[in-house]
Amino acid sequence: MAEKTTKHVVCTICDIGCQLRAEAKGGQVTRILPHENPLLAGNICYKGVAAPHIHNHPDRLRTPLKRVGKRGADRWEEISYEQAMDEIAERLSGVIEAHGPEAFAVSTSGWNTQTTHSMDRRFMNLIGSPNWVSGVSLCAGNTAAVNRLTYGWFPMPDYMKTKCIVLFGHNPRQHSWTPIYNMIKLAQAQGAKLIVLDPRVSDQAEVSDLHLRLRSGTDAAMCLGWLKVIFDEKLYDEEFVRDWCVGFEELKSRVDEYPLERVEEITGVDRELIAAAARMYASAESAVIPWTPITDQQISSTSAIRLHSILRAVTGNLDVEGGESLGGFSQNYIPESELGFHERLAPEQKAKQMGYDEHPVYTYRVAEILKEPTEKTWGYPYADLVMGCQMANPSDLFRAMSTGAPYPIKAFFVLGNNALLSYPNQHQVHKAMLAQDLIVAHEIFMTPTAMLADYVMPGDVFTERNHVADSWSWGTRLTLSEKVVEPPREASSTFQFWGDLGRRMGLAEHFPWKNLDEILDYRLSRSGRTFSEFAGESSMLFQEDEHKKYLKRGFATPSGKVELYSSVLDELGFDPLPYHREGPATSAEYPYRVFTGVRDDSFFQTGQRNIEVLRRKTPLPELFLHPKDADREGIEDGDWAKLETEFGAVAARVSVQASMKEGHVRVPHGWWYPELRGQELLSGAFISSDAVLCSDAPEFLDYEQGVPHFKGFPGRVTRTEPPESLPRMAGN
Ligand SMILES: Nc1nc2c(c(=O)[nH]1)N[C@H]1C(S)=C(S)[C@@H](COP(=O)(O)OP(=O)(O)OC[C@H]3O[C@@H](n4cnc5c(=O)[nH]c(N)nc54)[C@H](O)[C@@H]3O)O[C@H]1N2
Ligand SMILES: Nc1nc2c(c(=O)[nH]1)N[C@H]1C(S)=C(S)[C@@H](COP(=O)(O)OP(=O)(O)OC[C@H]3O[C@@H](n4cnc5c(=O)[nH]c(N)nc54)[C@H](O)[C@@H]3O)O[C@H]1N2
Ligand code: SF4
Ligand SMILES: [Mo]
Repeated sequence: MAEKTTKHVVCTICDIGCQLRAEAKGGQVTRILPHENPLLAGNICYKGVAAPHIHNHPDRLRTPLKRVGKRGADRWEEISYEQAMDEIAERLSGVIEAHGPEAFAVSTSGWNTQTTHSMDRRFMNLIGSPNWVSGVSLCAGNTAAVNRLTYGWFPMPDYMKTKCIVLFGHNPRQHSWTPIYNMIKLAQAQGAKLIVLDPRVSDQAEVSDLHLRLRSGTDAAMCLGWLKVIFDEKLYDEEFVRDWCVGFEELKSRVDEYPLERVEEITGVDRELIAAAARMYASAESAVIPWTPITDQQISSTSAIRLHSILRAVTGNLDVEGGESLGGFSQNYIPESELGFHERLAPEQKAKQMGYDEHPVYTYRVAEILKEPTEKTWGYPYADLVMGCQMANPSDLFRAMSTGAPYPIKAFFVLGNNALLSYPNQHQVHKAMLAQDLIVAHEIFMTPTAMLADYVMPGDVFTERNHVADSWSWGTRLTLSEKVVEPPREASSTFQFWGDLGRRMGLAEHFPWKNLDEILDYRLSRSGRTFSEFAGESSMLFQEDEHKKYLKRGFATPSGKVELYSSVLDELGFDPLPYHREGPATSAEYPYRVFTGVRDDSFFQTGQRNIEVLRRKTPLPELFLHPKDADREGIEDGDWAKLETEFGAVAARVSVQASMKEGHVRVPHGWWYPELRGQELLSGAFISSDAVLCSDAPEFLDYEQGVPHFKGFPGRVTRTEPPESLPRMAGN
């Protein structure tokens, strides 16, 4: 009988990284168990439990595949890893020779693949390409970049000690970001107040002390209203503002342009309730506004994120107990900021980065401005916070890929990211991919994006590799993930991919680590431990947090202070003060405000639709409609409906919910149908995907970062028949 082994792992099915245990027998993962530490044991959801179904799935990619049919035809031959890497290196060199290194672009989010260790950025910086795009431009990465404008870092909320939590939409649940859900529950049990701003009665809204049902896309106006109350009633930390903030008077005059009558009109929330919430937040002994994707993805994104930063600062909640901690780099783990080699990319190549001129906030343009203060305060010139502070703009990139302007992009590598469905304007992304000379995908399953590739490289998963998770420099805690089984056949890590490519392209001296264990020992060297010592000692490594570090070091901004008035935005020619901008208006033709999101419990983003135990829980995509809107449109619960914008149409089943806000429609993210492989274009990637509806036209983009408006764009909904090609699934 085969021996059972159990090891500590960090789940990478979603991006929150629960610490779990994996049990294996006979070379296969058999079970996922909660961590034995009682403080961590509640951090597990049913996607984590389902990991053996994912990792042992018969459809896992196991060998490299080379395209034999037309691009997208999904016809392949199996080739060896060596042959695939040789051919990829040769063809990439050809593209670079013909069009320059900037013609090479990469898309990855790194959430699931984890183990890239910034070797992608190192490779690109050495060959000369700035065109790295990511899902983190819509999620936390861009928030990190915008936070830096105000106080030079991206803070982490101190949930365990706080007295007040404010959730702008953000809705962690038992099966969505379980550890955050558990921490919010614990904080409430310890007496913390909860304020939720959400158009719907979300799960968090149900247990909140105050719920503000704002209109989708009006978060910036809401924050301006809060500041109006806080300034008028002198609820701010006058000493901190005097000593550590610049631009208070200018900000105050801007805030005066938003009296509560105006904010009530924009947000649709009663002014008394707005004032009550602002008072509750500002007068709490300590308070946090945790990061939220809702403000990452709307037309006033830069202002809304800045306003969260400003609220934290003026209420005295920065770098204090129960507030928001500015952690700095880990002392125990060499950060990606050192590994990525951003200093080696020539200034003229940085200036070619897509988005550099028009939407510069998360590009190299701002990274260069913040280089000196960042080095002075935090010890490195480039801050790779959640990977997001020196990215190219995806919409500009995909446009260039399909049109050749302003210059050609001809090679596209996509790793652990279902790019076709993960950015705005899916038709544009599709066109862009069809126009490439070389596409390489690194995947664990054949996704619609991988179907468009020339080579598909098989990826390993978290039970098949050693790893130390560091939350991408957002926090300083290190957690342990040990390999329990070997990856199938030729599956391997993205770390291996970049090293093997670099060595084939004359960069061997910069890729000295032959495998993951070597890079892990290198990154841990400053802790005085090797990976196996760390694994033998504990499953977590903490770094003591010191508060009010700014007293010694200042803030990593050009002025060294909290910039309420942003000198960087000013220098770039943008409004240096936050403002509300209204998204494209609804009309008689498109009368509803559509938002994407409310994550499906059963899946992470575009993944797992092929995992039966999970799919059974959520068999079909659902549009949420308010009962009155459903009546008006003659649609009943369980009917199928077509949702249309000016840019495209999708279909999904309707769930009529009294918790929805009238006039709003929810469209889920990331739906495609693995079961339609071979029957529908790219496994039904155009049937229900939100990315078909979301536009990347200028009037839908935030000015400063160029992020799309996913929260409240105009659409219309009509009853329709279920798509013929869908097998009759439960309820269809
Ligand atoms: N239209 C639209 N776009 C969005 C969003 C939206 O709501 N609407 N949401 C945004 C948000 S919040 C985020 S976080 C990003 C998420 O973007 P990503 O994190 O890139 O998520 P996915 O695009 O689903 O791609 C993940 C892919 O990784 C593969 N994978 C999983 N594990 C591994 C592994 O170990 N190795 C390899 N090689 N591959 C693996 C999965 O099969 C899946 O296809 O998307 C953003 N994009
Ligand atoms: N099971 C599961 N869990 C996940 C994920 C997953 O795919 N599946 N993805 C993970 C990732 S990457 C992310 S980013 C998070 C996202 O998860 P959350 O942060 O919870 O965000 P969403 O689920 O998109 O939407 C949350 C709420 O925002 C509200 N909302 C819509 N428009 C607006 C608006 O304009 N303003 C405000 N204030 N609220 C609005 C919606 O009504 C909804 O209740 O979930 C993570 N957790
Ligand atoms: S919440 Fe679930 S999917 Fe996400 S890391 Fe934890 S167990 Fe894995
Ligand atoms: Mo996300």
